[in-house]
Amino acid sequence: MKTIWLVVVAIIAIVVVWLVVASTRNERGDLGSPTPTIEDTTTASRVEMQNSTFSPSTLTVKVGDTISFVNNDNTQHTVTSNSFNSGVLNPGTVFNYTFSEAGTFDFRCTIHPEMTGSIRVQ
Ligand SMILES: [Cu+2]
Repeated sequence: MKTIWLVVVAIIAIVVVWLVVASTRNERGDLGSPTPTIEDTTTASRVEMQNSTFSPSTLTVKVGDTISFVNNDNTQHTVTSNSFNSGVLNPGTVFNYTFSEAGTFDFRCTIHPEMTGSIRVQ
């Protein structure tokens, strides 16, 4: 009789452990879902400056879209085209520009001439 009780308790213990493990897995699954990134929600797209390159260097957006040019580098840059100019962007600063006309907008950094990019607005 005592043995039967031990078996019952053992089975209950196994079930409890299994339930705990299962619920832990669910919690991990929830944590694994896409985590919100810190981003300006008013902007549609972003171009980052890092290692003296624009990333992405080419981007296609729609008329009316705003692009955030983010200086994530440790040096100053500019985002300069025939249509817009950010001026000098210190590390950690952002230049937002809204494209109100279709076209292709080539841009560069006036400090680092090898830094170039292109935005296609359609
Ligand atoms: Cu630069």
